[in-house]
Amino acid sequence: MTQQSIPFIEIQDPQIAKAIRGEELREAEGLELIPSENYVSRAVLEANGSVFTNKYSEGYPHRRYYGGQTYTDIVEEIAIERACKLFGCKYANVQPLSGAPANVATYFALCKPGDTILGMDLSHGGHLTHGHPVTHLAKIFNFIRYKMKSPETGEIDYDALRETALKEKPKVILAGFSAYSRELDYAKFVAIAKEVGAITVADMAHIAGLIAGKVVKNPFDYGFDVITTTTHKTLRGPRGGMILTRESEEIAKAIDKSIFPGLQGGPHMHIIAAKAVAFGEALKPEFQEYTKQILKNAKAMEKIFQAHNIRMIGGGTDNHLILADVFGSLGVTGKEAQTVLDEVGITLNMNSIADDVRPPMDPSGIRFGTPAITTRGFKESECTKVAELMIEAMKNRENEMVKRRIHEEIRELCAIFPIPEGFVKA
Ligand code: DSN
Repeated sequence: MTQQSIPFIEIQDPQIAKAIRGEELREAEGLELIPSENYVSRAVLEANGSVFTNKYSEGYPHRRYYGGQTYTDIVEEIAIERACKLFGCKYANVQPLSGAPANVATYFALCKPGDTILGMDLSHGGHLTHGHPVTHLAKIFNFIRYKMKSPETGEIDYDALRETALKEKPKVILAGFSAYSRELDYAKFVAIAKEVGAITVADMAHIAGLIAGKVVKNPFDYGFDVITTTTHKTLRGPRGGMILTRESEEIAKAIDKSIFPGLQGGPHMHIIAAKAVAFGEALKPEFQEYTKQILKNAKAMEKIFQAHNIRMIGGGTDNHLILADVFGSLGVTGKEAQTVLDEVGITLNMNSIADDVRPPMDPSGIRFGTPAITTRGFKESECTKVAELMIEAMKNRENEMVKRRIHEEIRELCAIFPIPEGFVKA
């Protein structure tokens, strides 16, 4: 990607200009394997940096509390229409500032304080906002967590989930994750929810792009009521959130009220404009090809980790990410692995694994994924190479010469596959 044009920042604020240039270089010369990150197109970046950042627009299209909404209404309506088309649903709220507010607003729309919500345990792949005790949410709602039956297969313990649901009578059953690599059995979630009269919510933040690209299952096809998501990650849009409702007008209205005025003030219209542009990109056939390649690339990396007998939680991957037990397999802690890989130009994150014996700040695992390197144009052969280099670097973490050589190989790969500026034909 060529440098972003920032002439005014360069003159007015050299410190910030320098940091922007530094980040550009970091992104260009290193490999991004954090599975929740990606590179947006120039078109998305332009919308994100547009004059819509100036505008307040509390309310919804044609029902705002401030004047001057001719153009905000246009972008918000386009974003909503494209989101509904992408995910096959009737309603979309595109105002959530990110995934966490999307989840918070959804709980408040569907539950009263004290109500029970079943969500996936953090160490088994769930997210903080699925009710981890450190969150404010955990003081308001009664979160009960379910787990995998076996970290070796990744299968959720649906029998235990059903038993808990029958006993606890949750208002909401939440499916979704931020560190889980297998497909969920959405039909089972829906069947259990029906038995106990719960509403089904899927937090699809990580795999929204894969759903839009139709390469993994869409929870709406199995009867889920609501999907919450971020709009970046695999969806390759701006940092932001969104709540989708399959067909219930009652639920959609409650969610709208919960986002505004319940939780948020003025929506960030520049980000909504960028969401609309990204959704437009995701509706193109090229995006489906991109998402197919994300999965193929993850499988190629899985094969190498398997060949080196490195334990993967869930036994492998059905999506864009892999969670590997590097401490159990190589004797390298997650933090050590993250540090050594950083040194050779690969960014990923240390991650707790199911029932981790190590602390969260230096856990047993690493989490990595293929959305960003696939955007760069990597195919299976490059991903195979990257996986091999990762393992070599972790095994040789004390060997400066080996690390220097690996870093050089990573730089070469980055030079051959620069970050593209756009992904769709005009
Ligand atoms: N922080 C995001 C992730 O990396 O998965 C989730 O919120």
